[in-house]
Amino acid sequence: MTGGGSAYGALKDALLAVRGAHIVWVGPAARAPTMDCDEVVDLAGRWVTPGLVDCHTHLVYAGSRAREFEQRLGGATYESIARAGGGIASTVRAVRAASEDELVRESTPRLERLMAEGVTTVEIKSGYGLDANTECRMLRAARTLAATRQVRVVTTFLGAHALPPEAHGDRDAYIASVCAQQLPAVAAEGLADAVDAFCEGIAFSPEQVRKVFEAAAAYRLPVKLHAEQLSEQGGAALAAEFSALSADHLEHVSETSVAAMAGAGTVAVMLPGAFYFLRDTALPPIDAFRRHDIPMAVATDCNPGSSPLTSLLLAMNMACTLFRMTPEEALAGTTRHAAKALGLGDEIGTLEPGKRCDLAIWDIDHPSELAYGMGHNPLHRRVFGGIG
Ligand code: DI6
Ligand code: FE
Repeated sequence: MTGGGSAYGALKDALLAVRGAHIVWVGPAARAPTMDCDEVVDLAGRWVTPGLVDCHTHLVYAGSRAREFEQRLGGATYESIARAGGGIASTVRAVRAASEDELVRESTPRLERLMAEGVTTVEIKSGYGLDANTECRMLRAARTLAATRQVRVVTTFLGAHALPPEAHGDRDAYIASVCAQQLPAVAAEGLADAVDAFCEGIAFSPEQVRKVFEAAAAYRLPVKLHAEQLSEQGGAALAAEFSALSADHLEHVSETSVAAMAGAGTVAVMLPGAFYFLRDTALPPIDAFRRHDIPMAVATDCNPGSSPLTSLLLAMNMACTLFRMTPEEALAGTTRHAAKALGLGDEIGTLEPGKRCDLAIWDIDHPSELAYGMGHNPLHRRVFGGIG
């Protein structure tokens, strides 16, 4: 998946050498230098890709929103449910009532389902606490999930996700508390690797998000943004102004904002699971991303309201069937470009000397099969930091 060369950057009859947690050599076996190896593993012609990276999830939460799904099928919309005090706010009630242990217990099967498909790095956001204590508890639960498993969890503080009931409609005052109370508490415990916000008519305006981004900058935390998911707000341009790691969703992004993202090196994160589940019809401008040479990532957006999806392979399939991305773009979207969306492009996402030895080993004849299958898991074996 190094890009620029052959399709998928594929190597045939290859050899990959590992020392400790890192790749030290990779290339055609016939050209390998003489190496003194403790162990040699013959993968019998299987394909090896970088371990998959799910760069946008909200997988730590409590409860279910299946009843809301029923309401939507009866005619309610995602936005009308949110405005009536359901939606994100109902998950906030469930998360505030859950202990850290309960959050870990409820979230574990979701993480394990991702891992079972070769995922070795997962981003997890807070955003269902909306007060300092509960936001910290969610992020601690996310870190705890990784502590006992062969997976890396990257955490994101999303205090500016929705307005909690106790804010009584005062969005500016709530944003002030995100910046002056929640973020300092999160940063004091070192619980977040980045800061995100939801820029939307039912959430926060670009001016309010700007305050959050300025506070993040004061803590030297990188930013990313839920931008132009349901309507055009100018969030992607704001993200670019702050050199955001990524702008995510982007169904309604304008060409001018796409150009701004290109200049800033901001990754476009495609979330076809939410598009599918909300039966959205506005397609993200894939051709504009291609023309502007913007790296496109693909993620599950795993969350109880808009994308109860725990299959990154199915997200890849949807990126192809719904958004018309190619299978190769979809795989780059869950490896090299997803790594870049997390600011980890130097550590993971390709198979190159110096990178971590996070691998997914597949029972497939060609990598296009990874995006092709639906409900089919061809993973043979998973390696995390050289172990597995
Ligand atoms: N956009 C989304 O798709 C999720 N959050 C966001 O800002 C939805 C979260 C939810 O409905 O629980
Ligand atoms: Fe999301």
